[in-house]
Amino acid sequence: MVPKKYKIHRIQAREIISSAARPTIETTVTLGDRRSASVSVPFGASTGKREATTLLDRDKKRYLGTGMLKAMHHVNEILSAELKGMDVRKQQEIDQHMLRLDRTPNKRRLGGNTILSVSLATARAAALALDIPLYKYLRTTYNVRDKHYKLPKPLMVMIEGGEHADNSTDIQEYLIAPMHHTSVHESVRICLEVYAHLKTILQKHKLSTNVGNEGAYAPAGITSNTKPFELIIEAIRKAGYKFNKDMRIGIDSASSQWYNAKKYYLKREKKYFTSQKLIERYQTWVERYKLFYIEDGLAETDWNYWTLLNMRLGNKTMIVGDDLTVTNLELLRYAIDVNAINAVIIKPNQIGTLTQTMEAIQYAHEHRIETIVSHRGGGETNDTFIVDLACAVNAAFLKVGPSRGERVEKYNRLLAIEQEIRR
Ligand code: 2PG
Ligand code: MG
Repeated sequence: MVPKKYKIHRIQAREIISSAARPTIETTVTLGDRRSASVSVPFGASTGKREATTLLDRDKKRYLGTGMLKAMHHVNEILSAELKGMDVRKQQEIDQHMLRLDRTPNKRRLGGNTILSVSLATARAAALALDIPLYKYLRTTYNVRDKHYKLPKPLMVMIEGGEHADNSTDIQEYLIAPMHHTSVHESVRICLEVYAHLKTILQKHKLSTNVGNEGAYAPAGITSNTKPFELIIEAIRKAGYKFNKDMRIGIDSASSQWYNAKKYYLKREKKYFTSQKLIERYQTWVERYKLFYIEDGLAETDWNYWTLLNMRLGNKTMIVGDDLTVTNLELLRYAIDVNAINAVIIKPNQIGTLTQTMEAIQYAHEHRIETIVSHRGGGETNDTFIVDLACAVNAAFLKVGPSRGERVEKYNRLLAIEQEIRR
């Protein structure tokens, strides 16, 4: 007999609006004693081809086809009935059950967004029933071995372009991270001080300070992909920090977006690059701008050259898979086998269940691959589940944009966790 307080009574979904002014799904798990917990899930703008499906209505008359009525229906009419009566603490079983119901590799039938919202809401409801913080619940449920909490460093987007902003850089993100990480509040503070100085520096250079999807500056009309490095370095110095001593710079190229017929095209430079030439370009940037982090430097299908990139730069720089690995254990395994990466992005919505996300993280850590838990650039919500996840597993970084409500909510959760842990 499952005690009432742990028994799933009902699961219900709602269509809510994401930061992209487009619907997404929010799911609530109600337990036998009528306590309940909700989770909403995000979606990407530059998505990997092998991500779990985001199920959309495709009814052009509602929200141009992006509605969530089908996803809602699957939660309310299928998953609620299937999971009713189960023990909310049996996360792995619940996830397994949903995978069996869906029966497709990319969760096409029920939707990755649908399944993930139920999966995460289940975990949040279990933590509530047990009366412990979510990050602690995740740590115990998945037997994370670390004894102590090592909170993630902020990896903050400063300038964005690519699919995240029109007419900005070809490189999707220019990021900063603090070198020394004595505390979250100090690290967040210095990143935001750089962000504030960057605004005046952009203005000085007559560049716009509008922001893109992730709340980073998206200087429309910028004509160079290297200019952001110089602007950010200037901002680091202006803020009173030492470039490459206190703060470092990284990029997310999201290069699958500008790769076609075995060629990379940088529009700002009107130049095509072979994989080899692009690697050389990164080498120059690593030397000149001391990049410590290159995410999706090559396209998700360009496997052979990933190994070369990692061989050339992996001892100096984090070579990070995102679209390449899509939080998928099989792809991650392959990437590690062929020595393509030394770090990996983790986004629960790329794979679609909490258990599979945890499997990917644990496999990465067992193989000394660093993990970066990340927000999405398409549509985000105020949900902060990923922050608890990053803390639970001692992820190296939490990648989130610097401004806009749905982003700062995540830093605020991280600050709250820090306070709680230190108490
Ligand atoms: C990325 C993300 C988040 P998107 O590529 O890392 O910054 O963007 O969600 O659009 O894939
Ligand atoms: Mg990325």
